Amino acid sequence: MMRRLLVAVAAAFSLAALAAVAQERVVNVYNWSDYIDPKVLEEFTRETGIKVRYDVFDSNEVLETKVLAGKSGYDVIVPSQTYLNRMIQADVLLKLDPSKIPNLKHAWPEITRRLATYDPGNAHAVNYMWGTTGIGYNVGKIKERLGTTPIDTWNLVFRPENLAKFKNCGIHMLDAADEMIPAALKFLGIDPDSKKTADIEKAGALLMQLRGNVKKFHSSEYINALAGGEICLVVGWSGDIFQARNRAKEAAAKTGKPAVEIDYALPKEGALMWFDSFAIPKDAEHVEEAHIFINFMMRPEIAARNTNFVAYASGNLEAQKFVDKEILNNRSIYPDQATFKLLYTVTPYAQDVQRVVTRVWTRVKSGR
Ligand code: SPD
Repeated sequence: MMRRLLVAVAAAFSLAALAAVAQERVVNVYNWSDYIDPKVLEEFTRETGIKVRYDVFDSNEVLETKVLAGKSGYDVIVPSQTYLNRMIQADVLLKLDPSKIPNLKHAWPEITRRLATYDPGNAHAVNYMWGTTGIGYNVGKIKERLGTTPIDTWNLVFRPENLAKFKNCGIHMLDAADEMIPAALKFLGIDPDSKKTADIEKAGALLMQLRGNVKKFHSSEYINALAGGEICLVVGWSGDIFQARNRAKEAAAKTGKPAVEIDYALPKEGALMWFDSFAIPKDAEHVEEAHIFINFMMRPEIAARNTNFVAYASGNLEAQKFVDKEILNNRSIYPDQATFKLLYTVTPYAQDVQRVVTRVWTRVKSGR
């Protein structure tokens, strides 16, 4: 009798456990590293009951490889504009259901318009954050080496004799061919969006002259390296450099030592403007949850909390009401009209051109 009772109780328990598993709602998110306030994710789960499995990447190539291979397991991804466009062309993204994202009404029309160049009709993506690629630097170390010379110029990076001055205090560059080649072209006075093999080779030849001074080509380690004083110069992303500045200040507050002073400069010759946007892969398993996630992130207060944490401009216009004044008034994060004029955008490389870019970039990184 007792045994039968125990069996019945055990069966009831495992049924309840199975039901709980069946009801557990999940969304698998693949986003850039250092790109969200982690408390926002906790709040999302508290409010919706949907668990977030959150992975990070620091290169569009890595994201693209996983998504094009299929069955990535991700429900929400955050490609940059040209990669977004290639994914749309490869037909691996779902068309979003706007009725499930009512907070789309808060999107920034100017950013939505620019994104439409890559996502016609804005059918597949919603802008999360956007930013620029420029020069991050340790103010003290640069002053020591340059005196008062302005640092808002690509001359500092792309003239080998200038770059060599910073070799002994540490230089990083993004491991992002589609950003470093256009920046080199801009410096050379060539269209940064050029798809001509000869131009790409010219940019490669210039980068080859610089590579010996570069400690590392990497797209995320520079935040801590800059904050910790291990490097003094980086070609990197705007918000990441401001995060390095914040980390340096936090570390100084803890140790009582003076903070390493870090700043970001947009080169006056022109800098790349890019857009990272939410999208849903066609083979996502949790499409409903993915829409709920994107809608939550588009809530103005939430979008502003992310911007306040990562120091990138939000694609959400209404969020600006809640963005810290220090960030909103920083022209390198929220550019004014004059600053906007400095920014350029690029279009995707076709496959054959991409092969040239990859070959040139591999040579720059390996030196062979
Ligand atoms: N740490 C987050 C960095 C996000 C950078 N996105 C870069 C896009 C470049 N095309």
